[in-house]
Amino acid sequence: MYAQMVKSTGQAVRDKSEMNPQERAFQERIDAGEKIEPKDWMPEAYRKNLIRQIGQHAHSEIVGQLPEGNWITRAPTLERKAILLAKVQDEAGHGLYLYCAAETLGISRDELFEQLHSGKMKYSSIFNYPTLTWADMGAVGWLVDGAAIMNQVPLQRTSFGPYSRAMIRICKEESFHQRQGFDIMMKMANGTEAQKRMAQDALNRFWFPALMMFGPSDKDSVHSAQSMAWKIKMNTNDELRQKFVDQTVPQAEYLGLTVPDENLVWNEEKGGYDFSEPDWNEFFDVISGNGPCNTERLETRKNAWEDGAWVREAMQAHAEKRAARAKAAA
Ligand code: FAQ
Repeated sequence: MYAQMVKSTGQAVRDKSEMNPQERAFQERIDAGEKIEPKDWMPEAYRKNLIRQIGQHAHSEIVGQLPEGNWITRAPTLERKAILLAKVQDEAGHGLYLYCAAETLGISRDELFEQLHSGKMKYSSIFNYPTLTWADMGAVGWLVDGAAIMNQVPLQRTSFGPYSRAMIRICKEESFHQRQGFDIMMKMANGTEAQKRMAQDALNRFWFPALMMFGPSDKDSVHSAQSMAWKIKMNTNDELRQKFVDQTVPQAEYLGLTVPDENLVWNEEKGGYDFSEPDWNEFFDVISGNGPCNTERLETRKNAWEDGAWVREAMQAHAEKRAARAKAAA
């Protein structure tokens, strides 16, 4: 099994014979499909890698509210507004489940936020692109939530119990998000000429950034091999990207829209599409903080954190008062 991972990702994973007995027993539990719980012994690198991935995932959910939040006040009907509002609130909830899962690994929420605000911890590249028209709300739901689900469904079987359980709840809601996005695209693609153009333009701008959500190509993925051996990750980046393309191209055809890739062609032999690689220079630029909206997104998050300071202080004072009262009464 490990030899296979080395082949697909180009990275080596330590063989069991090189592990000490505690590490070997841990790996055997993972291989047997057992869940690791917060109080169980775990290698320090497993804990750190999980904090990195779950933390980034949580930050993505929270920062991911911003591009859609931008359209709540401009939704075309009351019904669309209520749906979008509910979706954005769901994303906040997903962030909270994930922060809770990360906290069980011994990092506080304040530390996680501090690492987001300082740029030490990443969030998904996709949220550094602007949402320019109402059709972008369709494209985000259809493509961004669609890509998120493709990645998250396998993560329901991830080895760390709290992460796996959070993913089960999240996936239920994500499928509603994807369908509401597709529904917006259906309306636009079957609407007036101007609406069709908006739908096509949204697909043109979001297609490659959506493909980038799965991470760099396998040969450049730093974490895949070890993360897969530990079942922190269940598939390689390229495997999931391929599945996403295979699932989404027929949906674009159904909408009567054109995927903006002239190299897109069905490959009978592999039973999937051949398609162009995203522009990896653009991807690395965006995750280094130089995307179109990185500065704006981080500023918004930092301001929200500072504006909320009085709430955290008031809750802390209230908790201290209650604890003091309980102690006096005891
Ligand atoms: N953006 O070695 P790998 C959502 C970084 S949720 C930014 O392949 P890994 C819901 C990576 O961190 C979307 N950075 O990394 C929603 C690493 O840098 P580091 C989020 C990226 O971890 C919808 C470096 O590149 N989902 O959308 C990205 O094995 C609508 C090397 O990469 C998750 O987080 C990227 N796209 O694989 C919300 C799912 N890709 O940390 C609102 C869980 C890679 O060493 C509205 N995460 N990097 O500094 C995962 O499955 C994995 O972490 C991957 C990356 C697949 C994202």
